[in-house]
Amino acid sequence: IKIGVYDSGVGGLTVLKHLIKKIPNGIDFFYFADTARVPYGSKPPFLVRSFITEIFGFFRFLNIDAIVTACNTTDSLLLESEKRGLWVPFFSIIDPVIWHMENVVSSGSSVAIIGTETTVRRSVYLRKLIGNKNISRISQKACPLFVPLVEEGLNDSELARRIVSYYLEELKKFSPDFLILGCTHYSYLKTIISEYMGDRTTLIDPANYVSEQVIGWLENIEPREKSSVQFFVTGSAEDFKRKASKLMGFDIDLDVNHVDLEK
Ligand code: DGN
Repeated sequence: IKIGVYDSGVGGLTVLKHLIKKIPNGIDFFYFADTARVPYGSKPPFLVRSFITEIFGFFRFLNIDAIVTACNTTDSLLLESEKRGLWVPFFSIIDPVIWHMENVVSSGSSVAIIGTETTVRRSVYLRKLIGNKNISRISQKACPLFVPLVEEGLNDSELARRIVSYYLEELKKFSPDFLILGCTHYSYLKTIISEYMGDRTTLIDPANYVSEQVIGWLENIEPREKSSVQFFVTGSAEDFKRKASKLMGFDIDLDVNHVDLEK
């Protein structure tokens, strides 16, 4: 079984890490990172849509059996009909969070969502959560500098602390019970965000929930040999190898290949 996981950069590695941990056998994972064109969140939707088409075309060429999106921005842009119309199952990163929230919110709960500009503008989280009667207050905020910060490896820096407080000042006053990290890059800022927001706010990391959906789909498949991972990037393979090894805490030599989608 071949599973394609994609993001604009290193953010989706948080999703991949969960997948590998929970499904250690029988899967060939293909992680695609569009590192030459990251960030996606502040680019015009028509352009990002053309990137998605190219990524899916590449996955088709690789003959994969399912697509897991590790990118909230593209998940927000794609219509339900487009996801259903693909040649293989598509796993959304947003939907499992909505289902999880149904189990954790109680009457009068407040929820905030942070994400890229596109994710916040599309408001998919917001629109889906608003139907939940238990949620009495809801807010969202775009944090466009978080992605470049993480791509630069500045996850645990004084600069990151300052940028977190710059973007989250209003949300801290809002003091939500739950804060959804609606961009996979933000997982790497979890400690800083949590310190800033305080104990009252529980952080929700979408990377935790999408893997359960994939496991459900795989239920009938017999585990074989150990799962494998191959990486494909549009930017520098060396650069990605260095960043990914550090972020994933892996000591092994990662199989990273450069690919030129525009050709
Ligand atoms: N990590 C992606 C997301 O979850 O939205 C997008 C990051 C970006 O390219 N802006």
